[in-house]
Amino acid sequence: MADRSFLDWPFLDPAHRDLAGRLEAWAEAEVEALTRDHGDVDAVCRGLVKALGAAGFLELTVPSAHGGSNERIDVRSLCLAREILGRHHALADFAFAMQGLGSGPVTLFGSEDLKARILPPVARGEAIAAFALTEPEAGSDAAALETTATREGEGFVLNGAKTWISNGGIADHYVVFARTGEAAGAKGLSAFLVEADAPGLLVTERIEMIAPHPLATLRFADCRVPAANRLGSGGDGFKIAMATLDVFRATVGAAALGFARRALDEALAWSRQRRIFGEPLVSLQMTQGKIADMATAIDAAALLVYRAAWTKDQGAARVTREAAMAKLFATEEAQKVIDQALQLHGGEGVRVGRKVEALYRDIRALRIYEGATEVQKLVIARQMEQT
Ligand code: COS
Repeated sequence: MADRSFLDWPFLDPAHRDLAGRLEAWAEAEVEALTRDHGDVDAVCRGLVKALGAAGFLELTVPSAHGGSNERIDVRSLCLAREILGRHHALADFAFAMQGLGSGPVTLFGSEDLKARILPPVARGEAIAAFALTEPEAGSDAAALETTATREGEGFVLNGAKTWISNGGIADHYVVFARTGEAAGAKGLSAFLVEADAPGLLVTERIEMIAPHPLATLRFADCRVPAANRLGSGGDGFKIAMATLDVFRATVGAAALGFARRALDEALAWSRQRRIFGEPLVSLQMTQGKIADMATAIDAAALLVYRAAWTKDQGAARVTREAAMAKLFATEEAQKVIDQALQLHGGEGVRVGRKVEALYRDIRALRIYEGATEVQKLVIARQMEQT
C-alpha cells in the first residue's frame, strides 16, 4: 500500500481525505476489471468514463452550478484523483483527466448557455471531451498554429489540421483553437467548442503510442461552427489555452506521482521477496539507497504538486510558475523512480505484463504532453525574470 502520510499535510482538508478514501475504495474494486481488455483501447476508455461518471467522480471536473461537486474546480481534488487513479492504471487516470482538460476552457470561459449544455453530460460521463490545440507545425510553439476560423454569416468556418489530440476519434466534442486574425501571433487566436459530428470535422489518422490511448489527427474542411460556440471574445484564444493549462498542468504532475508511488510499491514488494546472495534483495545497501532516492523524490514531487494546487485553490489568478515546476519535477522524477524500480526487478522488469514494464512506457508521454519539460523550463525562467 502506497504511503498516505501526505494526506495529513496542511495543503489538504478533511474533504480531500474523504475523497481519497472513497476513490481508493472504488479504484480497488473497479479499475482492474474495467482495464482488463486491452484489445480495444477506445472501448476501455469509454467504459472508464461511463463508470467514473456513474460513481460521481467526474463531478470533480466541472463546477457545482453545472453538475459538479465544488463551486469552483478544486485543483487539489483533481490532483488527488489523478494520483490515485494513476497508481491503479494509466488509462483510468487518462479517462478522468481528459474530461477536465477537454471541458476546462468551457468552465473557465464559456457562456452560461454553453456551460449549461456541455458541462452536465461531461460530469455524468455521458459525453467525452477533448482539447485540440496542437498542430503538425505548432506543438511547443502553440502561438504558431495555422488552423483558421473565418467569420461567415452567423458563424465561423474552420479549416486546418490538429494532431496528437487525446480522445480524438471517441470524443463527443472538442475545444479547438484557431486563428481569427485580430492581431498577429498569440493575440489573433480564438477558441471554439466543436461537436464531433459537425460537418467538415474528420478524423484522418489514429496514432499508435508506446502506451496506447485514444489519439488522433483531425482535419477541418470548411467546418461550420455557430458563433455561440466561441469561448470568450475574439483574440482570447491563446490566453484561454494558457489559463486552462495553468489549472491542469499540476495535475499531470499528480498523475506522474501516482505512477511513481506504484513503482515504489512494486519495487518494495519485489525486493522483499527476491533473494540474492543468500538474503532478501531489500537487505542490500545498494537497494536501500535506491529506495531512499525514490521515496525522497516522490515526497519532493508531491510537495510541489500540492503546493501548486493549493495556491490555485486559494484564488491565485495565475499559478504559471508553480504549475510548471510541479509538472516539470514530478514527471522527470517519476521517470527516474520507475527506471530504478524496473532495475531492481532485473530481467523481470522488462517482461511484458509486469507492472513496472507498463509504468516505464506509461510515464514517457507525460514529460512531453501539456508542455514538454523544456517548455516548463522556459516558462519558469520567464516567471523568474518578472520577479
Ligand atoms: N495565463 C494567462 N495568460 C497567459 C499565460 C497564462 N498562463 N501565459 C501567457 N499568457 C498571455 C501572456 O500574458 C501574453 O499576453 P500579454 O502580451 O497581453 O501579456 C500572451 O498570452 C502571449 O504570451 P507569451 O508571449 O508568453 O507567448 P509565447 O508564444 O512566447 O508562449 C510558451 C510560449 C512556450 C509559454 C507557450 O507557447 C506554451 O506554453 N507552449 C506549450 C504549449 C503546450 O502546452 N502544448 C501542449 C498542448 S496540450 S497536450
